[in-house]
Formats: sequence, structure tokens, C-alpha cells
Amino acid sequence: MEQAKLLTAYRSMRTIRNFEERMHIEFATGAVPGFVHLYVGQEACAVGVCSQLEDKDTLLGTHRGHGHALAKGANARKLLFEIFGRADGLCGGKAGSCHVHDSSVRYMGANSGVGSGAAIACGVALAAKNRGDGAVAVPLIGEGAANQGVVLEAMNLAAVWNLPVVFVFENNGYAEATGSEWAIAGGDLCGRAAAFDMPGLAIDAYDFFAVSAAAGELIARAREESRPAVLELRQKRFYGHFEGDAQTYRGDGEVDLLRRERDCLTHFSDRVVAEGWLAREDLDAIDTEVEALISGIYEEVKAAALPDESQLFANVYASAY
Ligand SMILES: Cc1ncc(C[n+]2csc(CCOP(=O)(O)OP(=O)(O)O)c2C)c(N)n1
Repeated sequence: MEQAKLLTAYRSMRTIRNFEERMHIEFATGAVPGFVHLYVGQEACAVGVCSQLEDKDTLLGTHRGHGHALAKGANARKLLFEIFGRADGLCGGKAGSCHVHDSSVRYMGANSGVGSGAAIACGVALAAKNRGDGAVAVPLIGEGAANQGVVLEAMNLAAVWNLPVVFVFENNGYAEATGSEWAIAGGDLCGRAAAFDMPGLAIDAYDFFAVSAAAGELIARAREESRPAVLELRQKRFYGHFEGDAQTYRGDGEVDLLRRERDCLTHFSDRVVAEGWLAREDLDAIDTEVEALISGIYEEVKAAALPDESQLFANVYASAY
């Protein structure tokens, strides 16, 4: 991978990490309105997938969507303002964390009815197929959401209509407090692809390079042949389901072990330095730059204006695509 792409990927993962770690701290003070679901630990999933997407492609996120939006190119300041319900947020402060949407980067939303992104992706992909511009649609779907009927219906539709959709299942170990080993018949999600005559790959997703390579293969096939595929990404989240979750369902020391041995940022840094692809100083410079960006926007957001009451009904039924 070219140096510029490596730097972009690292900056993106570092931005998500710092954005979310600071969110964890701020939430505990009561400063953050509503619920938030943090993406810490899973950065290589969205960033690895997005490393293979083009501007014309659409990503569909979930309630755990801050990292999804940032990976697709959403502006971190505007995303933060949105989560804090401020007028200058991506959706005018009316969507909040769980319904963020940014059509300017073709991020078609954190769709909180879990699994719904799979169906919306079929519509996006059908439109792309009709336009003939080679764009693909990629819904990110939690492993809990994978058991929603709508996801299986969407997979079937994508197969019979030959739609360019890559269904990406983020298997982060838990759906709320339910361990994935209790809830996934057959033990894996990528195996379901065969029933719909699609290729399916499962990847150990703390490794950015493995995610990017697998996503690249499946996205290229979807783009060139207008056919769907399945990618299962396995990497546990580092925080609870939502902020405030007591996580009594976790094993002792589980998170410490994850942070020590399965941190995608550490893995990425060690690999690029060992291979001589980037220098440690390049990464340090990004760390400094991102730290300044994140602390600056968190300082700014607290004094930022709320939406005006006159805007209450504006854009409620906007059509962005
Ligand atoms: C259709 C629907 N059913 C239930 C919920 C409540 N709910 C919100 S998040 C969640 C768990 C989702 O788990 P998973 O899909 O694995 O995603 P993760 O939170 O692990 O990222 C549930 C059941 C919902 N939002 N939508």
C-alpha cells in the first residue's frame, strides 16, 4: 500500500480512537446528551473497509457509528457537534449519536433499527446499478443484527437481483449482553453466504491489513461483476454496549488482554515500522496533530449554539440521495 494511504489509514484510526476515548471521559461527567455506543477496539474494521471504497461508494452504519462516519470521511468537529445536539452538527443537531447521516461523504446513516442498513443498501446498490457508474454499497451490520429477518431478506434480494452490495458483519463478541457464541447458529456468519450463492470471508479484524485485503477482493468483485458478497470481521469491542454498561457479562481481565494483545493501532504501528513502510516519527506526528484536533473540538463544542426552535421541522423529510 502507498505511503499516503498508510498515513491516511493511521490518521483515521487514531482520530476515531481519540474521539471515542475522550467521549468516554466526557460521558462520565454527564456532558454528553443521550446514549453513546463506542467503537474503541474496532477501528481497523471501518477504516480497513473504507480504505477500499471510492467517493462514489456508500457506507451504511449502525448505532455504534461514530467510527463508521469518521472512516468514510465525515468531519470530526461536525460529528461531535451533532452528538452534542448543536446547530452546527452534521444534521443540524437533530440526529444525535444514533442517527447521524452525512450525504456529502455518502455515509447513509447510523440506522438504529438494527439490521435496517442491509435493506437500505439494496436500494442504494440498485440505484448504482441502474446508473451504471460502478458504485457499491456497504452496510456494516452487528452480529446481533445479523439475526434480524430483514438482513436475510436483503441478502436474498441482493443475490437474485445481482446487486453490488458487500454485507460486512462486525462480530464484536456481544449483542448488548449476549455473547455471540450463544446466538449464532452454525458458529459463523460468513458461512451463511453460501446459502445465497455469494463468496464469504471471515477475518481477524484487529489487523488492518487483513481487513483491507479481504474488503478489497470482495468490493472489486462487487464493482466489476455487480454481485453481492459477505465479509465477517471478528474483533471484540473494548468498552460496554453503551456508556454506563456495567459489563458483568465479561470475563475477568478480558479487556486488559484485548488492549494488550489485540489493539489494531499497536498492530498497525509495529507492522509499518518493522517493514520500513513508515517511520515511528511519522506516526508520532499524527498522534500530536490528532490530539490537538480532538481536544480543540471538545473544548469548542460545550459553548456552541443549540439549534433554533424555528428549525424543529426543517429537513425532517429531506431527500439526500
Ligand atoms: C430492530 C431492533 N431491535 C432491537 C434493538 C435494540 N438494540 C439496540 S443495539 C442492540 C444490540 C445490537 O448488537 P449488534 O448488532 O451485535 O451490534 P453491537 O452493539 O455489538 O455493535 C439491540 C438489540 C434495535 N435498536 N433495533
